[in-house]
Parts: sequence; structure tokens; C-alpha cells
Amino acid sequence: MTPLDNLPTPAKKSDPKTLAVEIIERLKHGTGKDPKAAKPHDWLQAVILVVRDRLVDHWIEWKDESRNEKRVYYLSLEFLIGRLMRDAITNLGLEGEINQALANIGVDLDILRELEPDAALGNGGLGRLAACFMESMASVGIPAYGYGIRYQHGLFRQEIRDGWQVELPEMWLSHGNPWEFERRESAYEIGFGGTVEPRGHDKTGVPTFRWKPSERMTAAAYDTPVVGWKGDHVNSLRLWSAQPIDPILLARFNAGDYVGALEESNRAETLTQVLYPQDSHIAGQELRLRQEFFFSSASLQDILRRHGQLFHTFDNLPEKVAIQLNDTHPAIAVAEMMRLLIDNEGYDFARAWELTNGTFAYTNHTLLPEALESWPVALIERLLPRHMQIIYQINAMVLKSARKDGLADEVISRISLIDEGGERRVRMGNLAFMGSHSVNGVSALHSDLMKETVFADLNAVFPGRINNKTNGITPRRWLAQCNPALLRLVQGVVGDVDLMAETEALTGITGMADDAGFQSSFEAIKRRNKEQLARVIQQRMGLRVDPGAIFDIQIKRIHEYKRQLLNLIETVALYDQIRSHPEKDWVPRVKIFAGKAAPSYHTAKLIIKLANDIARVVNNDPIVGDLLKVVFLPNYNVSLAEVLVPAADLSEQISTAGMEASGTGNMKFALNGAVTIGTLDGANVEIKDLVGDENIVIFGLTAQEVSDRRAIGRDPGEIIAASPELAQALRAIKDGAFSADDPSRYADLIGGIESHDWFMVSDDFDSYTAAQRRVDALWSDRATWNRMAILNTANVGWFSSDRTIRQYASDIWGVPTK
Ligand code: 26W
Repeated sequence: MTPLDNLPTPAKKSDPKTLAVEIIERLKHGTGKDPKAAKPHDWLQAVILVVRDRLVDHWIEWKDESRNEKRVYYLSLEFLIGRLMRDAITNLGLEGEINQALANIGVDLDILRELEPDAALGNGGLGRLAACFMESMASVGIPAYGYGIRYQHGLFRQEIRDGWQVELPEMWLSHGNPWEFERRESAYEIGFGGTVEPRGHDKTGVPTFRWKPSERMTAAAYDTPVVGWKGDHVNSLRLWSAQPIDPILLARFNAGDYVGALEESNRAETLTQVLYPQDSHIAGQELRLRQEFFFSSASLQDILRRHGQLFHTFDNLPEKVAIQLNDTHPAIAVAEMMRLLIDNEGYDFARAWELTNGTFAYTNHTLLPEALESWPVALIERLLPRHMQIIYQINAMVLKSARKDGLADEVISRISLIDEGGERRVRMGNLAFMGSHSVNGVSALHSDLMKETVFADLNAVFPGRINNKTNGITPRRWLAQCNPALLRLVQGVVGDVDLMAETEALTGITGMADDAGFQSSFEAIKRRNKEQLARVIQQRMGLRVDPGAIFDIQIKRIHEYKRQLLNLIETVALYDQIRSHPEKDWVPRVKIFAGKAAPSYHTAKLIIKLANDIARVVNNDPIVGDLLKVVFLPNYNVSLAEVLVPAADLSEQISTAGMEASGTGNMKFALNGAVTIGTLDGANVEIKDLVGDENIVIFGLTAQEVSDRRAIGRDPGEIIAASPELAQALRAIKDGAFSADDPSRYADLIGGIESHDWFMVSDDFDSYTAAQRRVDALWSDRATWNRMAILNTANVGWFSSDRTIRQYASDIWGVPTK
């Protein structure tokens, strides 16, 4: 019993009147503003603080309640959380109350919403998945922490100037961040460089070591509460910021060297300044490795401190702690855990390995060889000398036992942690694999391919370790918040079930798929969402589009394997045909693109320019009119996705089969009643299984066919020659039909397709155009189309990230869910 136990700390009331009073109170006393003079940003701040107060009650309660339970730690260099206010308000069930409170004050919640910065602490799918997972872990009641980096600048802001992408710094923290709590008490020292010194011997006579880093800094914690559905559970997203241990080096300062005095300070602060954009190739920047180690070490120190305080031993670590590695970005944590257990806690190597392996699990998100991380041995030796020793030791142990099992030399050199072809490098994928008891892919196809390709040898050595966890999306953000009208419509049919908790109950609308009244309501909602998007397009680009046309949308990072180029070439072919036969009964389309290209990925940036060049020509052609419009919306981010996804008729998921690990945009579109046009890649395969063959438009080579064709070697020239439509579209682009100011702009881009066409645009082109004409025919019969759209919404509830998280919980983490 402490005096605090007797103090009443009642949960805050949340009726509109109390809320209104508190908002004004917060505005005055929290931000120091006179309500009469307050600007929208001040109101936003005040509303967030009042909502945050409500979270904090649940947060503290939940921390207390789950004290002795097994905890899950999700280590990720990216959390693409986007805006948080609507999430918090919906999950707390306060939408009506806050709206009412603000109406009484004369403030519009919708205006405030648009002012909240979109936290872009991620590149794309991998980061957004981490954000959906955080929300789902809270929703299903898993005590979990997300660990990452508090980047000062998230992913760059994209402007389109003269059709080209221009990158500008992103400043999400410029108005402060009312969601976060700085935890001054949770700070850890992080070292780099220096030497490893022998310390003596352990009880069994094994030599012991201690790392003496030459460079040190502090990791400071910032916590953001993440609230689950219905508000019962609130977890923490803990992001680390690098700070100098000595902000000013006094000796230098006193000697008059003012710049030198700040050196350490600058070096520390640089570390967490920017998020690395996901490039076509891993660049291997030293600063990136420093970021990876910095956040891995801080997170593990935090985890072990918490565990030690509770249990006073680490013998039970795997029973109480599960650490999930989001791709190989935190893979160095395997070596860091070994170091902490051996050097600091006195465990022997074998026992430390057992504990580490029992605690870690690893998720792989790509098979692209150019995206697999590896670091030069020399670099790790310089930055993390003790870790390099440990990595060698792990390698020796695993290879020795493989040798004993009679594995051939080639196999041994492929599973080795050290890649010896050329400059010696550490393979982070192999390190993550060996250090984990579970290795999972993110769709059924991708997990199968992992076993056959990158991890074939390791899979043979550690059978059963690879498993599948098909990705998911949170239905709270991707249905309730972005498309409330659709949720209301569906809810009216399925009756008294909590669709946000039991998303598979969406199947309850199956029987209405052919009902004329339901179809027209469904269509009317889609129409309003399209009108909303049309307004955004009009405002941002000054372009008028017809909401009666098919809205055909491809939004995702710009990458050759995702094949925006295939879509663009088809656009050109369609444009050609419309011009040749304007009298035909064409189905009007608006082709919408959005996405960022990595700043140094030239081909991707050229594809953006091509989209804009084609848009300029097509949109100004009076013959075409409203039959075809092309739009490239700048600065794609989570908030823009929330407007685009509910407005789509057609979802473009057209990657070269075998290359898109899962995709999650595909799930968001289907949930909101768009029909997918796609290849049998990633989770498209599972979408097809769920919605049925007749409710999805599949085209193109299968993953098997892609790999067979690549093995045989083929001539794209021949393929192009056999397709007059493709040949003509390629010629038009290549000859400058869309780039009169610089006719040879696309010569190399198209030349690449003619010569090697690694992503098999030409192989799939005819099949893709045929699929698009199938789409036209289906659209022309609106009852058929509406039925397809409805059956998509009805059947994809399985893709809720709650389902994914429950599978991780039971198969990998061994934690209960509610
Ligand atoms: C070479 C380009 C590249 C670089 C990095 C591709 C992919 C990466 C990341 C390491 C991984 C990534 O973002 N993967 C994406 O993860 C999503 C969530 O699992 C999947 O839905 C996407 O298919 C996958 O590309």
C-alpha cells in the first residue's frame, strides 16, 4: 500500500460538454492561447491533448494489468503511421462526442484533421504494415512495444515540376508533436568503434571480453500511445532519438574551438535525422548501419532492463519476451543480444545462443537479390568489433555442425554468414535466419518461394523454421475511417455484429450482391467517394475528371518490378485506338497514378516523367475528351491513400509474378469494393481464392512461367514484333510522341524493354490489354460490375491485420489474444 493507492484518480469523462470545456482549458493553459485569437493549429493541438488524456488512462491501466505477461517487441526501422487523431478518436469511440464538442465551440473537426502532419516514418508497404500491426496488437490485447527511430525528417516530400519528381525535406515535427512523451529516464548509451579487450576467463576457463567503444552517444526514448479498437488496450510505440553525451566538449570550447566543441553533438544528432529512401539497390551507407545498430542496441537494453527488473534473471527470456525483426534492418540485434548476455550477464556462448534463438523471430519482405542486406566485414569490424567476433563465432558453430551433417562445400559457403565472393561481407539475412526460431514470409506464394530460392539451403539445414504469415490491414483505418458510409451500409445488413472486430462477418452481405436496391446504395457510395477524389484532383492539379468514368488506380512506390510502365504503355495503346476510332463505344476511364521514386533511382524518376508527359498530351487532346484522362497525383502518402482507396473502381496490382512479396494496397482496395486487375503474385493469389475467379481479373505469366522463361532466355524483340499494338505504343514513346521538347528522352527506357526487358513487360502486354478490355465489358454491364465489387468487400475480411497478428501470436510468439 502506498499513499497513491488511496488517491482517487477517476477516468476522465467524455461527454461533449466536458470535452468542450477541456479543449478550451487545454488551449488556454496547455498552449497559452486566447480562444478568440486561436488559429486552427492551436485548436488541433488542444484537441489532440484532450484525446491523448483519454488514452493515458487506459495506457497506464493496461501496463499495470499486463505486467507479468509475455511481451512482444516489434523492431522496425519504419513505422508509416500517418495521421493519428482520427485513429485515436474512432478507436476510443469518441467521434460523435468530439464532433459535438467542437460544433459547440464553432470549430470544424474536418478542417483540423487536414492540418495534422502525416508522419511518414516509412517508405511503403513494410512501414505501413508495421503501423497496422501496432494497431492490431493493441486491438487483440497483446502487450506489445514497437521500437524504431524518431527521424527528424520522414520520407521526402514529392513535388512534380515540369513533370519531374523533385524531393523536398519533410518537416513533420515543425509544429511540435503533441502525441509523444519524451522519457528522459529511459536513455541508454550506444557505442561505436574502439577495441575489444580480453577480461579474463569464465568459470569453465573460456576467455571473456569487453568492448571499449571509442565513440559514444545517448539514445533517448519518445513514446507514442497506440490505441486498439474499443480503447481497452493502449501500447507504446517507442522511438529513439540520438543525443550527444556531452553536448559541448568543454576542453575544446575553452580552447576557443567552438566548432570543434560541437562535433560530438552534431555527429549524434545526424544519426537520427533522416529516413533512408528505399532505393533500387541497397547503397550500403555507413550511416544506415549506424542507425540499425543504434536502435537495435537501445531497444535490447530497454527490453533487458525491463525484464531484469521483473525477474532478476534472463534464464526465462524466451518465456517472457518475443522479439520480431521486421526484415533484416534490425538483424544486428542478434549479435547485440549475444554480446549483452555474454559480456554483461555472464552467460556462456551456447546458453546465450539458446536464449537468443528462442526469443527472436524474423520476417522477410522481399526476394529481390538487390534488396538483400549485406555489410562489408571491414566496416563491421571498424564500427562494431565485438559484434564481428560474435558473428564469426556463430558462423563457426553453425558451419561446423553442417559439416558434421555431411553438407557439401558449395552449400556450406552459401549458408555461411560471410559472403566471400569479392570483398568479404556479412549476410544479414542469414544472420537473422540463424538467430531466429521462426522465419516467415508475408504471403503464401512468397513463403513458398523463400523455401525454393534465397533460403533454400538454410531451409534444408533448419527444416520447419520457415512459415507463412499472410499480411493484413487494419479495418479501422482502411474501412471505418476512410469509408464510413460503406461501413454503415454493410452494418445495416449484417446487423448486430462488431464488424471492426469480426471483419469476416462482412460475408453477411453476400446474399445482397444481386439485390438492386443494395447495389444502387453501394454504387452511390462509390460515386460520392469518386466525387470527393475528383475535387482533390481539381484542387491540386486544376484538372477536371468525370466521376462517371472508371477510376483505374495504381498507387505504390515507383519501381520497375511493380510495372507502372506496363500500365503506361497500355495507356498509350488505348489512346492510339481511341484516336483512330473515336466513334467506337469506348468506356471512359481515368487512369490515376501516385507514388514516390527513390531520389537516386533514375529509371523510376523517368517513369514519373513519362506518366506526366502522357498525361499532358492525352488530357489536352480534344478528340479524346472525357474518354481517357491520365493523372499523376503528387506526394503520395497515407492520407492521400485514404482518399484514393475508397474511390477506386479498378485496383492495379500488376507486378511481374514472383516479385511482389505480398502487397497490402491490393487488400485495401478490395475491402473498399474495387475489382483487382492483377498477376498471380503475392497476396493477389489469396485474394483470388477468397473472392472467386469471376470477381477478379487475372492476367499474365505465373511465377513459375516467369522463372522458366528467364532460365531459357528469350528475345523481347520477337515478342514485340508479334504484337503490333505493343510495337506501335513503344515506337510512339521512343520516337518522342510525348516528349516533343526532347524526342530522345525515352530512347533508353524503351531500349531496355526491347533488349532485355527484365520485368517482362512485353511478355505480359497482350494478356494485360485483353484483361483491360474484359474490364470494359464487365463495367458496361453495371449489375455485373456492382456484384463483383460487392463480393470483393464481402470476402476479404480475412485480410484484417487482427487475423495476421493472431497467427503470429499463436504460431510464433506464444502469447494469448483476446
Ligand atoms: C529493391 C527494392 C526494394 C528495397 C527494399 C524492395 C523492397 C525493399 C524492402 C526491404 C522490403 C519492402 O518494403 N517490402 C514490401 O513489404 C510489404 C509488407 O510485407 C509487402 O506487402 C510488399 O510486397 C513488399 O515489397
